[in-house]
Amino acid sequence: MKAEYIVEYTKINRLIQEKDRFLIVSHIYPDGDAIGSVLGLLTLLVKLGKTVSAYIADRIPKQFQHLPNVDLIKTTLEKKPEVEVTFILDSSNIERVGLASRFISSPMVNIDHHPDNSLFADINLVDPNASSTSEVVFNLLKSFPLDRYIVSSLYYGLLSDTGGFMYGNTNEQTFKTALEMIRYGVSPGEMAYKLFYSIPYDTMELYIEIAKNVKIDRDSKIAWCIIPLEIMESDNFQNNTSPLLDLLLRIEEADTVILFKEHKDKYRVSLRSKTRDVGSVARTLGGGGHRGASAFDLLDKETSAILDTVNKIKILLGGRH
Ligand SMILES: [Mn+2]
Repeated sequence: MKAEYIVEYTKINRLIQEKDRFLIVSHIYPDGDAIGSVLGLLTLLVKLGKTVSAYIADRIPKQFQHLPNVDLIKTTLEKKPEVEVTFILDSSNIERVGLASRFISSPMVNIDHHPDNSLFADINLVDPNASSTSEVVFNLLKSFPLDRYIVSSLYYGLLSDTGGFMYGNTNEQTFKTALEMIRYGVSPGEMAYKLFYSIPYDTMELYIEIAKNVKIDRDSKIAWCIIPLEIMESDNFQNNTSPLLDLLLRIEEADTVILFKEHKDKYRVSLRSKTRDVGSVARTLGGGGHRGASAFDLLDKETSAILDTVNKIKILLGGRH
């Protein structure tokens, strides 16, 4: 329980107790925190006997298939479900949820940890000091009968968003929360193995293919690489690219890494940095995110656009050492 959010906790917990039909949505390009926080909340609501729909308007990467109840998350929805409350998780704004925004209605509950969250909902529980939305959800739900399955998903989300307690958003509170989570019977070794070390062979082959083309600018300590459209669209490619970003970050000479993910009409550009503020870089370029992890869209698909963008980022990072 965090005292500063007691008003939000009380309002949200009352909605959970008093209402019966819920919709939970999260952002496109779902990551471990989006999936983990949705599953934690979803599994608790199911346990409480509520009617719950969960909807993410994108492919769910294969690597999340082992999480309990992941098959309950729908990726297409014909019509708007009849609900009394809509939860929007891990999303700075409504646009982030893509097509799911069509099915959102008041009262809306916004639970997040992004510092640039636009506080768009009727109730906003946004804690920028939390490592992950999963951590915020865990603190919110502590008064309910949580169990190992619910908390495993939340632990997975926390582990994912902190890069295994490595990113700059890892602090004392993160470890305290992790300790509380483990007391529910979560297996930290098993979760870490599944999250960081388990890659299907077919996916590994594609990672090697992509990693062949890594470039580095030693002066600015920026490394980058491109995932071409044919790989992005391949069935063997898991559209969660965190393992690739983690691999790039292992380059000793690189402080900041950029991954250009090619889509039909744009590049989705992901940034990670060991010491520099890539959140403000992404915001300048029309995107968003955290200090150490962020993303934006590059709509220019000319071949020169990649190098131009690397140079732009180099200039934006200048003076921020
Ligand atoms: Mn998150």
